[in-house]
Amino acid sequence: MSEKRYYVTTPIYYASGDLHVGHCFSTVFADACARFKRLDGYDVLFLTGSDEHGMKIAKKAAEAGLTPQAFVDKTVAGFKNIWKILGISYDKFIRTTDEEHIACVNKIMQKLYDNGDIYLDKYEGLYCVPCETFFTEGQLVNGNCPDCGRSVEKASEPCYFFRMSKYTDYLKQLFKDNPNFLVPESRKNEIYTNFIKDGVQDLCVTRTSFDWGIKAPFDPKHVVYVWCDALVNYISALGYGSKDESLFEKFWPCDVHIIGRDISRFHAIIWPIILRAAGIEPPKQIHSTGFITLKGDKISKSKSNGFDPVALCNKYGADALRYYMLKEGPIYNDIPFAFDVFLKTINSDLCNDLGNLVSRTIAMITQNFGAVVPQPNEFNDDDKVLIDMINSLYTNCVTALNEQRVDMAMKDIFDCVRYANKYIDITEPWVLAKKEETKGRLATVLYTLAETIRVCTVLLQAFLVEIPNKIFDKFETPANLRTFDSIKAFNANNYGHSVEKGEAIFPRLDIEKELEYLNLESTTSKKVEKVEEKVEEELITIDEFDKVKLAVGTIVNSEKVEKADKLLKNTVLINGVERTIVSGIAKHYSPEDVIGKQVVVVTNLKPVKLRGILSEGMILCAVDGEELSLVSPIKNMKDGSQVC
Ligand code: ME8
Repeated sequence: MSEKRYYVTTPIYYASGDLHVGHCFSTVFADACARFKRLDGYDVLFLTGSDEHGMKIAKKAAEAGLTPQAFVDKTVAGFKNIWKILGISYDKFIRTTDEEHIACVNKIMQKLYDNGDIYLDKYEGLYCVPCETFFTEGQLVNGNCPDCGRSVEKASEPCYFFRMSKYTDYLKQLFKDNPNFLVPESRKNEIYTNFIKDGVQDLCVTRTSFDWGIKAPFDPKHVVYVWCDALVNYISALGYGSKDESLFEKFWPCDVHIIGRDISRFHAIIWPIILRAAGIEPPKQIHSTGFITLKGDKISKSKSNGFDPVALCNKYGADALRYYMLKEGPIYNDIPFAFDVFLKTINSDLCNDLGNLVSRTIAMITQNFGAVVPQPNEFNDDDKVLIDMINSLYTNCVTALNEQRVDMAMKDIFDCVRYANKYIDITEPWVLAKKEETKGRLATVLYTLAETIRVCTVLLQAFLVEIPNKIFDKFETPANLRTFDSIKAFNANNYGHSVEKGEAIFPRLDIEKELEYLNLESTTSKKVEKVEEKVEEELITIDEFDKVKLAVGTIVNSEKVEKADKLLKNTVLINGVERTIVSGIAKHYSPEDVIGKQVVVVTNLKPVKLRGILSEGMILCAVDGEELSLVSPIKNMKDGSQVC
């Protein structure tokens, strides 16, 4: 077995709908780890995929008027498109509907059954007859079915159980012998205390109430529980149990499963026990990240607050999103996706720190040395501070990535970038350029800067997918100087190559304008998604609904907002008081269309500034894909009439 091999996985995402920014986190994070190890000479296998079975998906397919297979094919094409846009360098994409996967699940389930680890019993729970679904007490909403709101009844169905309890001691020992089996520590303690310490429970591993899944090999009336199906992807993708197990032999045990915190229990308990029962080694590590939240809530499909990652990448480029996520690293606690922080981070780190360093260095080399990187002279103490940082940068990044600390590696790289900017202030190359006798010193300073940029850029290839190539192109960096082997120490001999000014590597963003765009896009995508996700929608109580104050108002004036082709600034009369409301409806209505119209307004929304205009409320619209209509009462009502 080759020493330098690395196997990293993401979760396989439910093929029940689109992915949102929260989902992208684990995948971008795993991608950075994979890219880094590849550049560092490892033989890497980076796996991602799709989880395609289960009742939820069957239901969604039926609603869309498609067969489950046609439905998941469509969703998976969407996943692959997002990963392409984000530059995800996966080596293999596994689908749980792949034949190789199904065969592997059958093999494992049969093995467990043959070992006597699976027994027939019955599953007892609360059953919703119309939905044909069992729920636990905690899943009910006001004591009723969370899907259709109807009453549930106690029921039972025959099902097979996996004797997980038998493996409690094994699991305890695994946790004891491998303190880093599940990280972070806080998550490990939580899982250990709540689910392992007092004994692991047996698990119901088959269902008979739906059939969109893998049939249990020992009893085909039963379908294998989605988690037993899904977890096996990590070895089915390696050909475990097939004619060719070479990938399995080479890459198992997995170096790290990167997952979100909500699925830690499945990975840290069910997965190692399945493997043990099948006679397979456990993975080396499970890395459980926190959630990305938006406005205080976990970004999720069911909460309809997902922001479309494709829209973000199309607008700002994949590197903007990748940088923002990776800078946070393996988030252990939840972190907010705050639009203003996102925009400010991009401006300050990519545009100012890195972008300015590159453009200033190139401009000075162009002005003073005919656009050719000059040969350095003797390095002095000022240079040595920066050179020392560069000399330890590669090793620091390797150490950080051994623990998946992409955040620490990014910090080290950007510390060098920031120090290089400071170094320009210290060495004052513009003063050196004035006299012929200091030109030699100027050459050393500019060379040191060019070499610093090169080393940082080589490392950045692990994290960003567009910017490094732009920088290499500007410096005409040959392929052999883009490798990790070329950056293990500061090199004083990379002079003589041309530089080219060209465009800025990252354009400066107008924060106010972009914030307005992001706020508007997120509310629009929220509305669109609400229609698509109505099955999963969370129910709210009447008290929660009462918090939203809705009233009828008349639009008495409306005008286009300058340089914002989506926005109308409306004056709306409610209870004799005029208020200004900016709406993103200009593509559907002209000011003349809306003046005099009665509309429904959310009156107690916190005012926000859009394009410098204070907007006090929201005019409700019906949205259907590209179509949009103002919502109006069907007969004329008194202004201020309550909508309830
Ligand atoms: O759980 N922030 O699939 P999934 C960060 N099919 N991570 C988030 C997130 C957010 N806002 N929302 C979701 C499944 N995630 C299973 C996995 S693996 C054998 C089977 C993460 O599509 C979530 O924590 O519901 C999970 O790790 C991943 O996205 C997939 O979620």
